[in-house]
Amino acid sequence: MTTLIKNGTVVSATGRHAAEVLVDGTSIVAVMAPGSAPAQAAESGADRVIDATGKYVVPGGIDCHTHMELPFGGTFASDTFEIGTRAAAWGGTTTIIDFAVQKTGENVRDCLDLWHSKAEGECAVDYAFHMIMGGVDDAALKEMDSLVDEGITSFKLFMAYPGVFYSDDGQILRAMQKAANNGALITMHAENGIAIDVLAEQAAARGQTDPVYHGITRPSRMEGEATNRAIQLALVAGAPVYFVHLSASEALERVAEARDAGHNVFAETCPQYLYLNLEDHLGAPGFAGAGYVCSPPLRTKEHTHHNDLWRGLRTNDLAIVATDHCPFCMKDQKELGKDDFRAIPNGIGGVEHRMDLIYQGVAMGELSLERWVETCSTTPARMFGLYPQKGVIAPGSDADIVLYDPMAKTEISVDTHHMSMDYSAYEGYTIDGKVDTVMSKGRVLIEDDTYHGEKGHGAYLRRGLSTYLQ
Ligand code: DUC
Ligand code: ZN
Ligand code: ZN
Repeated sequence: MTTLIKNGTVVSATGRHAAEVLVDGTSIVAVMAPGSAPAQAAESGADRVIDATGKYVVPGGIDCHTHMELPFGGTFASDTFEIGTRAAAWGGTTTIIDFAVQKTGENVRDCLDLWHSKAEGECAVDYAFHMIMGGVDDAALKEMDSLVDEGITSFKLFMAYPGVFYSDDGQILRAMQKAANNGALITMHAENGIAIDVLAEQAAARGQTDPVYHGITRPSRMEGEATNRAIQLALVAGAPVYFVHLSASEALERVAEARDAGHNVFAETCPQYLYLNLEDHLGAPGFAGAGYVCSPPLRTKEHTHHNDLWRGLRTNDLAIVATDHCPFCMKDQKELGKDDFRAIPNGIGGVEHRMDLIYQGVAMGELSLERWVETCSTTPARMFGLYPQKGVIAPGSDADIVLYDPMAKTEISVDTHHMSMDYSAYEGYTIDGKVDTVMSKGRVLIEDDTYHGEKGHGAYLRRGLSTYLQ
């Protein structure tokens, strides 16, 4: 089956140009000058011609930070791989990198096998895994080498959540030394969890149990401190480090300093830190703030009004936008913490709206069109060893292609989203731009506001080593 995409503007990380894209089977086979191919399917020789007049033709989005079915606080993130990857497709994301989970005391191999069994045959789009290491010991360190050989080339460590996922500085150093040796990338949740747990306990003892105290007891300084500590450990180990879900200006400053000094230090941020804040959202009346409990927490308006994170995205101190998609319903899930914010499962669902919310940055003048593609697709592919199979519209790459309509609007609401959540963190937003058509490996998944995909279309991706490091 061949498909010709005509009359669109192809956008890459380095520029935009009018071009025709020919897809054969699952791959892109040619990117041609406009007018190279006849307009009609029969004459062009293509089985199908898609008219992309007025649309941007961009590589499918790559969300390198999702948590389908994550066990957390006695419950599980509400999106299965089937539902979550379908929602991703709706939003123009054609690859996810999910986090397989080893908690403290569990066996890495068993945990990875479990994650494969959750995802296999279920996904609408391609998927890969990072491995969360919640218990860095000799066995886990040894396992890191075999996981790299199996295409799991990045590992997440936590400086937060003592007793569940937490690694101490010695464990972090040892994992980083291993990464320096085998080429893996350590991704870091940088918050000082030991201090945070003290603050949270003290707040609860004072009767401060509302959702907003989740944010108040996780000060941005504790992200800045942990970010600095992780950078120093990485420099000692001679390993690169990548900060997930960077939320605080203090953390961004530490990353920027390290990058200015030429170090392999990288970071991502997430839409929730660009658009939502502690006072209005986490501090919403009643229990509504529970829907905005995630870690790191939403930051105060003082942080968000400086637009530091948008600036970081422009300067590449923030290289990637991912979602940390970790949805929980209010009913029966967020409600677990009705009387104590510490029992609210941490996470916000967002896999469906990342491309739109960051395109809104283009519409607002915060990012260039090219930078949108780079932060949402090309750099994730390069950072995590998927390039050039993913992340670019070029001959030989997978035909993961999004036609994006800059003139249409996207309305975000619980009534229309496809995630398994009984609320939306962005309820009522109407933003510029809309995902029009989504193709994954040559197959159209979204067209005319209809889903044409199926579970099992998405396959497991063995990743290579990062090609982003200096
Ligand atoms: N942060 C969240 O909000 N949820 C899951 C794990 C994490 O680090
Ligand atoms: Zn995290
Ligand atoms: Zn996460």
